[in-house]
Amino acid sequence: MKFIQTSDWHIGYYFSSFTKEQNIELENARFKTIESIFLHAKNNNISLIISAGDQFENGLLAEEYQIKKVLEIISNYPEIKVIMITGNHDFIAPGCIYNKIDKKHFPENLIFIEDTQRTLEFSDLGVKIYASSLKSKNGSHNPLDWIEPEDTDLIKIAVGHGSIAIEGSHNPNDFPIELGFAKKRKLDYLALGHWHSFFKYDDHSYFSGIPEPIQFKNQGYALEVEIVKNKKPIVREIKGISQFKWDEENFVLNDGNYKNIIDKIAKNKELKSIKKIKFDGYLMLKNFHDFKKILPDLEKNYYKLFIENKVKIKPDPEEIKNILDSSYIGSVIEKLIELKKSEKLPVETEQGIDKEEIIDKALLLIYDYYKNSETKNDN
Ligand SMILES: [Mn+2]
Repeated sequence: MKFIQTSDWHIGYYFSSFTKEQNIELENARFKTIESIFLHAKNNNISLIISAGDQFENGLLAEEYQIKKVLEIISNYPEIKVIMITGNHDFIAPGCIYNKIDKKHFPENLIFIEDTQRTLEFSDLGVKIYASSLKSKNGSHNPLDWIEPEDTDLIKIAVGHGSIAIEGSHNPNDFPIELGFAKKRKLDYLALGHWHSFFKYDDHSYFSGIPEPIQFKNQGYALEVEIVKNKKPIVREIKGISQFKWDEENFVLNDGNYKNIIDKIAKNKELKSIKKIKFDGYLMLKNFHDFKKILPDLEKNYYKLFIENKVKIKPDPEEIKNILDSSYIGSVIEKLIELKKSEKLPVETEQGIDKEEIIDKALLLIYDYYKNSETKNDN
């Protein structure tokens, strides 16, 4: 049998570094991704989707139109059964989003789990499903601990929201699931939600991750899972459903490579990318100046560009003095460069202030000022 595993849609997530309009677009993208998961199921004759919690970013603050959209998508695919549990972001509570709509308006093909322990059998699919919804934000217990290691001819699938208790990479308050759990409870498959990137713990235990990222480093997918009893499940990432790409790149610039690198970036047009570029390295004052001037131009190539610029001016008194030869300010610059090289500053500064950054800024200001007055004189 085949099913799709998904989780962590985080509908309602607010992107504080983006505009209001972009937030609307990003939310619409999220719904489009969810719809694409259903479309993939339909096109591939997959009749079961399991959603492992955190469908909403905040179950207490989510809005009615948001759950209505989810229910509408589900009802558009009546031939697909949907099993949905809640996570720690949208846990079951009196005022939570799932209780704002009368359950009789939930589509018939949605099996929404309200309990912490629920067992379902589908003889047509040959599966037995053990599902557990969360009822709180935090917990130090394993939400699936109630599952018995029973023997059955049915394919045993557990659905939960929590962390696998891997030493050093889980929070003990995040519903830890003991190591080797699937094997101990004779599960054919353990479908987990909570971690935002795809993670395979063993042949039978997977996190699908978030299908539409909310952060850099989210590398999630919806998963197509194929299981034959007593065999290793075959798990495939479903490609091409996420709407926006979140992508990070790092460059170390020097006077020889910076032009090529910038040209290449300037030619990139990725309007559905949210990009973070980190620049590091050293440039001569003149090149640093050119480089800084181009940076704002790059923004239009992306849906949103975050630049982390750690490039510093290479102290080269000769170059600077050539530009500013005629001026007494040349000696000021020499002094600044000396300061940059020295360990100590002649004045007290507050902690956390980057000395080099301040000196670079001062050098650039002086350079800009003289560059401008030079052009004025030329005219
Ligand atoms: Mn979670």
